[in-house]
Amino acid sequence: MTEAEFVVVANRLPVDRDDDGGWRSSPGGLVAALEPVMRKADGAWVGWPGKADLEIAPFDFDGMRLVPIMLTADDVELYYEGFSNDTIWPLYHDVISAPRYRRAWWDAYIDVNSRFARAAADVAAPGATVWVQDYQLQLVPQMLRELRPDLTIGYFHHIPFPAYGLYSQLPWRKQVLEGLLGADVIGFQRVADAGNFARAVRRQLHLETKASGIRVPQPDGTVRVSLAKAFPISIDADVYIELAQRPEIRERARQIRAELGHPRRILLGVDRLDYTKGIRHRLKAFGELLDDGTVTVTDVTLVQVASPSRERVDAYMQLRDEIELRVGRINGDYDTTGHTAVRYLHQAYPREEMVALYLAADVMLVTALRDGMNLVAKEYVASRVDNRGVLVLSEFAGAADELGSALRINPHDIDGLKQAIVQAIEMPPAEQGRRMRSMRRRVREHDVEKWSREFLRALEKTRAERSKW
Ligand code: GDG
Repeated sequence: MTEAEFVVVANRLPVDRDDDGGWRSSPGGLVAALEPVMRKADGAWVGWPGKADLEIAPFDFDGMRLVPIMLTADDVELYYEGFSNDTIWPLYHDVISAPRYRRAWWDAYIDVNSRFARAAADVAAPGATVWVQDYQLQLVPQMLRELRPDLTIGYFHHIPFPAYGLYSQLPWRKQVLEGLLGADVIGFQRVADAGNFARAVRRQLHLETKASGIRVPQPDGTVRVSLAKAFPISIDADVYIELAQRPEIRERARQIRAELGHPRRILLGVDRLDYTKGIRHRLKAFGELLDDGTVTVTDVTLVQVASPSRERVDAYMQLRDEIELRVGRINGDYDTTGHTAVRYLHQAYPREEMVALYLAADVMLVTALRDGMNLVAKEYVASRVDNRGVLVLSEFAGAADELGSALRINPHDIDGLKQAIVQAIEMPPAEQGRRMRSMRRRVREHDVEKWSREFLRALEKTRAERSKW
């Protein structure tokens, strides 16, 4: 096998398996951002194909070399659903749901991380750059450094990094920090996440930090400096702008309004069905606005797309029951034969339909209790080529650091959320335009391509400095 100058290591490969055994690309911002680098550098992508027990040899797809990692059904249960999604995910999202600490899950996490690291070590050319993605693979940077000290290693953390008081619950808190510190650059969504990480490193490992640098002693007595810094991720804004200008998608947006019975205002939520997204808080606020007569069902409809997610994890099954109970109650109380209060869609849609929904929505509700970034907020903004619409945005989503002209809310403050929804519904077009234009400028100028460029530039800089030591 030829070796790659640039390697991405992520839990998932950027492709999905067809029912007939073929592959189709799973479009995402990350793939779009990395595609040019992958092509130029003869890149490889190491990841899991998404189904248990699939043993597949490396293959080329769309100009990329894909290196599949086989996970058994046990690996999926212990490493993925267990440690990744039932320990790290809830702990790093401020224990909104109680994290479960199971030693067998941790053992599987080490085992699977070491297989990813080995596969990356096998495919990387001498002196190559490797970019590890996200919380499922926090041990890979250090494992990879031990196998291949010649590599330049980056890591990007897509979810929040919690405050020290919470992080210190993790029984394996030292090992996880040591795993991450194997990277030359450790990227976070927000400045606050990078700060939380640096604090954990100082308190747990007693290492010295200065500005964004962390001094990491090496076995040979030298010191390596790892950089822990914010690189806020973004979207491929041009794709959303182009879709939002297509006549058939604009027509579809009008059709959606008609299908909903032409309400005066449409509110929209789009989330994976996840307890971090604050869907219950959103429904509570909307339900109360109907209860107290501030809005009526003929006037305002809430469309909630809740795409299916992690359906075998207990906390997600419970959440689905709670949300569906609440939607059923609101609709039972307020629907008429011609109008619905909440149009709840537990389905996944093509991107074209998402953009039509964004265009149809007067108000976008992003009420996350904790969220690394929240790309939906940026997609809504990019899609509003007409400079209309209002974004209601939780201060607990990373996007709040950049989208200062959104209506900022604390989703725990239900009265405050209700007021913001009313303000959004009544906002005059001129004010919508002013706010939307400034947010659109930010999203267009800081797209996902810029994000990857800045991260890789920082990584290159550490390589240059390393050669000076
Ligand atoms: C993690 C972090 C961080 C959703 N339903 C459908 C659909 N989606 C798309 C959205 C958006 C993406 O999924 C969700 O991205 P988010 O950023 O909102 O949230 P997470 O999935 O939790 O992502 C997050 C992100 O990583 C990137 O670093 O921002 O904080 O939690 O693109 O549009 N897309 C389609 N149909 C659906 O039904 N096509």
